[in-house]
Amino acid sequence: MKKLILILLPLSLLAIACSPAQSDTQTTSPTPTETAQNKQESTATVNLVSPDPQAEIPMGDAEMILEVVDSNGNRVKVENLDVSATMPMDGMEDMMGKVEVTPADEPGRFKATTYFGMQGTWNVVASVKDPQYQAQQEFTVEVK
Ligand SMILES: [Cu+2]
Repeated sequence: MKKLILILLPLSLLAIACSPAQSDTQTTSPTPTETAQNKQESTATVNLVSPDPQAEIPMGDAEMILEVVDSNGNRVKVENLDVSATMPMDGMEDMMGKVEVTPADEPGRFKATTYFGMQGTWNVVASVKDPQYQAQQEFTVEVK
């Protein structure tokens, strides 16, 4: 459903990260020009760029822009971002909105489209899936 085709940096880190079996395109040797950073897993932050959480978000189709930044506030390109939208319901299971995530124009930014099918408070959780960065952020949006 959310297959993101991103340029995978030929990081040697990928080899030791516990990720599912990669395709054979992975075997390309790293280019010498690439500045391979032997970083540990770093903590990143996910920001909701739009819509403004203070603004009224109408029921129905919605588009969110999310971005991933490192501890210095610089946007970082990550492999994947998982986004879920749920609404806690009294005495029932959470209501779930289907979320489709695609990379946005700029590196480190993602577009998440969903459908808020009910008025009220929705919880949007964004999780970074990347061998180098870790982040999980929760936002609440009020759907009118
Ligand atoms: Cu609901």
